[in-house]
Amino acid sequence: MSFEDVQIPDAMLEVMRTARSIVVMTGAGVSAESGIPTFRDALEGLWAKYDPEDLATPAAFRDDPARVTRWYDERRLRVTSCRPNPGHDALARLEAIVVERGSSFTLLTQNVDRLHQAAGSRHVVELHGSLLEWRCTKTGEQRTYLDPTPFESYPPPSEHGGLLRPGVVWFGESLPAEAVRAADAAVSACDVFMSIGTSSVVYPAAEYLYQARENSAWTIEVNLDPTPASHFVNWCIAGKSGEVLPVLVAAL
Ligand code: BJW
Repeated sequence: MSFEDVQIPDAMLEVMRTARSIVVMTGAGVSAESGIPTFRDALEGLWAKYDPEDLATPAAFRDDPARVTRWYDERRLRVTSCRPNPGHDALARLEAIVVERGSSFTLLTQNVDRLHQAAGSRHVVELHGSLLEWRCTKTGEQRTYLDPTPFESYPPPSEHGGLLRPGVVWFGESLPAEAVRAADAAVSACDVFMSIGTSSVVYPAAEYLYQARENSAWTIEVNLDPTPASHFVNWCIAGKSGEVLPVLVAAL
């Protein structure tokens, strides 16, 4: 698909032009065009070689902290060298347009790469934390690591006698309370909910689209492939977010 092939329904544009509150939920697909692998791509995905249970759980960290922290540090280093793509840029422009006209905009992201913020998005809620934040297992003290050099050893020791772990949310862990509060408030008040580049299989993030629909919001999906949410939304646009979103935002 190319830019010329992207078709945005007029009725959908009209709904977006008049919305008083827009919530966008993003997933790994939005960063794929920046060179960051998604999770569930069978061949190239982040979990292609491993079972997620071996990497993205507190038990995995407990059992093999060296393997888990090395994997996360490799991903952190990759992220520090990646740039936002046209999909991230379009979402930052969408926020500016919506806010300029006096409506509200919230970007809920499951991504841990901070590329939305790098593109200029302002009202971003990180549901699954960030790869760039690491915290001490003993004190909970958290620090940002933007330096593109690897930790000296794995697992990295903290200054306080504990270990450093990535500030992401693993399976079985609760999402950050403040992020959940912000997401609940935004979803309950929105009249348009867009789900972009997520497989919509990880909860509670996947639940927000259904909640929005229950509250009579219009729902939109942008994804390369069908998801469990595709048949449920009002409009489903198949394609890469880096190609669809610039066309969509330009048409508003
Ligand atoms: C493109 C594209 C392009 C490609 N353009 N599109 C209810 C029911 C069942 C289970 C549960 C439930 N509630 C809770 C659970 C358990 C669990 C869960 O959801 N399990 C399911 C897998 C079944 N959830 C949790 O444990 C959550 N915690 C929780 O609920 O706490 C309360 C609790 C505690 C204890 C017991 C019970 C409840 C925490 C979930 C944390 C998820 N963490 C991860 C890892 C983060 C760290 C890391 O980065 O390693 O977050 S998992 C992983 O999946 C990551 C992602 O944020 C998340 C979502 O993935 P995403 O972003 O959708 O990526 P993909 O790869 O799946 O999809 C990419 C999509 O993009 C695809 O659709 C492509 O087609 C598309 N695409 N290129 C557009 N260019």
